[in-house]
Amino acid sequence: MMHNEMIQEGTPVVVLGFGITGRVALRYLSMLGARVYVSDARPEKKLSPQERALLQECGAEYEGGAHSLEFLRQGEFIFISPGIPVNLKVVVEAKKAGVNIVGELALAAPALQCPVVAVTGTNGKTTVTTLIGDLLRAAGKEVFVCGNIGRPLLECLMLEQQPDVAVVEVSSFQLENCGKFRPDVAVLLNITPDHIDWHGSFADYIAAKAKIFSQQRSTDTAILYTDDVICLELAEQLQERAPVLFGHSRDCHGYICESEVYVRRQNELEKYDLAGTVFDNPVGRVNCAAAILAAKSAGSDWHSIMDGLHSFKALPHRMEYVAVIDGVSYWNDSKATNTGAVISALKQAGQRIILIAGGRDKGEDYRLLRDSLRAKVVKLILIGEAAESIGRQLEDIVEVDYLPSLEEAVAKASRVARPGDTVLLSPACASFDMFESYEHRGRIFRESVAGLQLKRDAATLQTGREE
Ligand code: UMA
Repeated sequence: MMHNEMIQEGTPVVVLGFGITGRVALRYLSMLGARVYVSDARPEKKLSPQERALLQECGAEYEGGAHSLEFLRQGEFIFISPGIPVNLKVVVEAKKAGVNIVGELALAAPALQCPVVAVTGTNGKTTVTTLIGDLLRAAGKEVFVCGNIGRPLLECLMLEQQPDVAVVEVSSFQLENCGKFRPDVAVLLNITPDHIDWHGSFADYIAAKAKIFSQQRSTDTAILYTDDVICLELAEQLQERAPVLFGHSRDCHGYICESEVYVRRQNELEKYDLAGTVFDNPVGRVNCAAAILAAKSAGSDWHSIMDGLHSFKALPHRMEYVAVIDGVSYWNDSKATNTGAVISALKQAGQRIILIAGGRDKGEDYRLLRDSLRAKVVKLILIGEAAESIGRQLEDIVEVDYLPSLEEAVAKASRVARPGDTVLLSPACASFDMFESYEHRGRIFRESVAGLQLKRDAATLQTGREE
C-alpha cells in the first residue's frame, strides 16, 4: 500500500463518526500504522458485532454516546466524517485548541496515484459518475467508481493494484474539508439550494462546491454547465484556466441540440445521438453532455462512448418508471431531496401531475417550486415533518392534501388521478423522519403502487367472474 505523508508510525488520529467513511478510514489509518481513536454519537452497546470486531482488530479506543473535547484533542488531527458539520460545537472547540480538521478527500490526496475524475453538483452526481465510469470501461480502462455514491475513495488506496482512473462523486460535505484534493478532471453539474441546514447559508454551500476546482493546475480540466447562472459565474472566475463548458449555447464545447450532443474538436463537430438511450430527455441530455466531455478528457473515444450510452440502464429512485395502472403512470423519484431535483423531475414528467412530496426539512425555500408547480401540478399531496411548512408556502397556487403516510398518499393519488395523469413521488426533503433512507422510501412507494396493481387485478378478476 502507498505511503501517505500525513501518517507516520504511531501518529495519533481521531476518527469522528463511525459510519461507512469512518470505518474505512479506521482500517486505512491503522494499516498505515496510525494510533486511532474513534468517537461516535452511538453508545458502544449500539455498535454491531462487526464494528466491535473492527475496533478490536485495529486496537482503536472508542468514545460513544457523545463527542468530548478531551477525547478529540488526543489526535494530531481529526478525521471528520462527511455527515458531521464543521460547525458542531465540539469540532469548533477542537479547532480553536489547534487540532486540524481533515476530511476524506484531504487524507486521500497525497497518496492518490491514478488520475482522478471528480463530479459534483446539486443533482445528477450519481448518474453522471456512474455513466463516466461506464464510458471509460467501454474504452477498456480499469475504473474505480467511488465517493458519495456509497464507497469511500480511501478504499481505492487500499487496492493491491491501482486502477487506470478513479471516478469520484464528491458532495459539498466532502468538499468542505478537501484540503489539497486535486482532480485531473473536475465536473460541476449545477448548483441550486440544498443542505442549507448543514452549511449555514446558500453562499457557503456554493463556496464548498467551488472547492472542487481550487487545487487544479492549468493542465487539469474544469467542466461546467453554462445554463446554470451560478456555474456560469464560477466558469468566468476560472477563465484563465480555459474551462470546458457544456449547455444549450452553440459556443459551448459540448452543446445540446434536440436529441444530440455535439462536441467541438478543433474545427470539427463530433455528434452523439442520444435517441434510443435512457438519456433522451431534458435532464438526461445535460447529464450526458457532462459525462461525454469528462470521459473524453480521461481518454474515451467516440465508439466507446456511444456503446456506453446505449448500454446504460437508469438508476433506481431517480425518475424511475414504476407502472401504469388504469392509464395513470407512477414514477419514483425518491432521491429528489431538494427543490432543484423536483423542478428537474417536473420538467421530465407528463402534463398533469399529482405530486407526492414532504419529509424532513433541510432548510429549503419551497417557494422555488411555485413556477414549476403552477405549470403542471394538479394536486400536491404532502407527508412528513415538513408537510405544513411546504403547504403554507404553496397552497395558494395548488390544491394541497396532507396524509399521515406514504402508503395513504399513494392511495389518495390513485383516487384523484385521471387516465393520462402522472403520479410522481419527488419529495424535496430528506427521508429520515419516516424512513431509513431515500432507498427505503422509494421501495415503500413501489410496494404501494404494486398494492394498487394487485387490487386492480383482483377487481378485474371479480368482474370477469360475475360476467
Ligand atoms: N455521527 C456522529 N456525530 C454526529 C453525527 C453523526 O458521531 O454529530 C455518526 C453517526 O452515528 C454515524 C456516522 O456518524 O455512525 C455517520 O457518518 P456520516 O453521516 O458521515 O455517513 P457515512 O456513513 O460515512 O456516509 C457518508 C455519506 N453520508 C453523508 O454525507 C451524510 C454517504 O452519502 C456516502 O455514500 C458515504 O459517506 C461514502 O462516501 C450519503 C448522503 O446522504 C448517501 N450524502 C449526501 C447527499 O447525497 O445528499 C451528501
